[in-house]
Amino acid sequence: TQSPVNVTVTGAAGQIGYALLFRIASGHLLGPDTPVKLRLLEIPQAVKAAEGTAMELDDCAFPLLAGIDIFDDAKQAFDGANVGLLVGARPRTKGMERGDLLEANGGIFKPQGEAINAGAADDIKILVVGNPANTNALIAQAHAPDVPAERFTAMTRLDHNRAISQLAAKLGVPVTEIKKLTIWGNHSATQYPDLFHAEVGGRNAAEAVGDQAWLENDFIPTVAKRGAAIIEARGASSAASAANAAIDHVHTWVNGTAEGDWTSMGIPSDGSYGVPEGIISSFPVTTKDGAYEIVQGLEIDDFSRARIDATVAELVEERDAVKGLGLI
Ligand code: NAX
Repeated sequence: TQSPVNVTVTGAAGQIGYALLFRIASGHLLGPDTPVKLRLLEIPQAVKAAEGTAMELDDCAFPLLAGIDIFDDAKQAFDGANVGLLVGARPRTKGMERGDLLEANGGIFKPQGEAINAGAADDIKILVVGNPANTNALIAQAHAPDVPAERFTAMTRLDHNRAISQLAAKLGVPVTEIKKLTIWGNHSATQYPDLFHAEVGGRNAAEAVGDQAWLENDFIPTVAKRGAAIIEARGASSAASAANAAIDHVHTWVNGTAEGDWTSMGIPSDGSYGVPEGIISSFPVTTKDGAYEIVQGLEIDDFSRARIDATVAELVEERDAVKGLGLI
């Protein structure tokens, strides 16, 4: 067997953390042959709750769980980290302006970026889940100049999975029939779930749907506003599905996409598809041997262009705002 992989999870005592840690420990993140050591980061007031979760993890006697350490200091939590799941963030509360939200998150993701730079392992892979995920990832990345920028990613896999599920339901096919779905842009209401390059049982998905009105007025808003619909129904935001998407994101990054398929990841743009270089935007990507590549050469029609441009414009605004605040 391999030596254990260090997985640092921030916001470990939160609701996503509670749904996430047990799946990491049971082998779903890195596979059935890879032991893991959990390094949990919380704010001091939540350390006790994290300790409670750690007690439950112990009580599962997971064969792959090689240890749990709990920290309230980012430098210690990221020391030796191979994988970092950045879940803890400052949510937007009533009456909060965007500038305040970005500033509060800068206070979290700047020191975490510095801690990653200082002590993470050379092969560190970072997934930011905490919102605003794309821009939080950008802040952390800006403060880790010694880590290759492409190791900082943001989660749009939940949006991706939601889109697959909606499309499969519409067409009455199993989710396994859906390939090459893409989420473009920001993990926000402006995101663009793209069916024009997706396939259903080998056929173009937009053609299989054959209903532009459904695509525009039903599918896109349902996927983009699913988070709000979950809050409305459950009285709490998505947790198990978000944790599942985080598992999927890292698992795919490490283990590769299937032949003839791709996934969606928020990654630093290299300028592909006219997305300004450096912003962290979701793209169609293939993964292999722990690295990812943007799928090139897709034809973007006017409908898709306008939607990609709108979500990318929001990311540019967020980047300019955090720049203005001196956070990057
Ligand atoms: P919770 O409020 O349940 O948990 C957040 C936890 O983070 C708390 O325990 C808090 O003490 C901790 N925390 C705060 N600041 C911290 C810091 N500086 N270091 C370490 N821990 C810190 O939120 P939860 O429902 O778990 O959601 C976590 C984040 O995921 C939120 O920002 C949420 O908006 C975001 N989401 C992102 C999604 C995505 O698709 N990218 C979907 C689900 C979710 O909404």
